[in-house]
Amino acid sequence: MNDLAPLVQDAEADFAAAALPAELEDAKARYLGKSGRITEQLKALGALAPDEKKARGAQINAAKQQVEALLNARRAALAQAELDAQLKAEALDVTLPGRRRGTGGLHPITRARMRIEEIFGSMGFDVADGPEIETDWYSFTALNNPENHPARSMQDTFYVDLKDADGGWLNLRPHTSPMQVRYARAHAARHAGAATMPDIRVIVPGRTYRVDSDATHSPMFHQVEGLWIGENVSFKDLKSLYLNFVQAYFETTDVELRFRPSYFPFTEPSAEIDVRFGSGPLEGRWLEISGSGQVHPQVVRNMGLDPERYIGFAFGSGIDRLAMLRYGISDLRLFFEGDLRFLAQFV
Ligand code: 2U9
Repeated sequence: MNDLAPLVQDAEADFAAAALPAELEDAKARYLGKSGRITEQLKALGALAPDEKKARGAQINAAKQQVEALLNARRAALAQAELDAQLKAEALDVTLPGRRRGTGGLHPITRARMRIEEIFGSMGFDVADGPEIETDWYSFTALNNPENHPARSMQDTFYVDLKDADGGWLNLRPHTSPMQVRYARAHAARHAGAATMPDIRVIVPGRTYRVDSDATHSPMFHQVEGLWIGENVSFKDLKSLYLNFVQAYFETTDVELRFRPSYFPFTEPSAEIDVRFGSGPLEGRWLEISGSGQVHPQVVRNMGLDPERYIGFAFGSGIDRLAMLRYGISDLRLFFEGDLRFLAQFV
């Protein structure tokens, strides 16, 4: 013990009173700073006689080391306290439920298309997909559309500013039929020269384009068309196929079909197909859902087949319309607006 003991005690009390690192540094200056109490003691050494200087110097240094040790201990304590407070503030409750990602879902048109593919698939139909930019021959000529048919006009069909190899204008396909011609030609070519050919049974769902836009028409829409060609395929096959399809698609047997005469260049005879439900929200009303017909002999020829030997039927429907009927949607435009309040209902 010496007269420096109270100084060390004061430093300990001062350091303990500092609640923040900045306050601790202020307190440090009062002892170890330029005119701090330890520094003053060291300055006073100069006035002492040489023989006293050594002993006093040792005392002051010991006191200085004690003060420095107290300072470092307090610094460490304050740093630890700060870390503890931060950890507490940032504490993570790992038992809380996580934030889930929003669940995506299939668009109602995609769902309708998949239902249609599954039903026709179960009845032995292949599902084919094809180009959306088509040649003039596949979109029109092969389907028996005369040269001056209004469907070929720019009021009805979107054209691409490019010509195909035959000199015809490329177009955004106005129906999926061109792909059925492609499919049928490939099928016919694969079996050319063989004694028999398995029936062609295919549906082609996909995007189609027409110059048309209002509450019931979108310039881009979705079609599904089907084709069944063989040596002995008749309208009665179409009728039973379609009844099976409608019953499976709408999940009811309480439904009737009606075939109404119509006209398409690619079928002869042609018929619109109407359905009438015996119950439910659409009860009792005839609803037009498809077009159909026996494939025109010229179209059979364009497939690379002999129309004297091969015969069959085709049908076509708007997937958008089938989706509207199935899910009770009244405005076609809802499908293409991307409004999540609408779309989330189908997840
Ligand atoms: C080939 C031969 C014939 C496909 C057919 C329809 C009747 C038809 C429309 C209904 C409403 C399409 O979505 S819609 O605009 N389609 O009415 N489509 S027969 O006939 C073909 C197809 C391919 C080789």
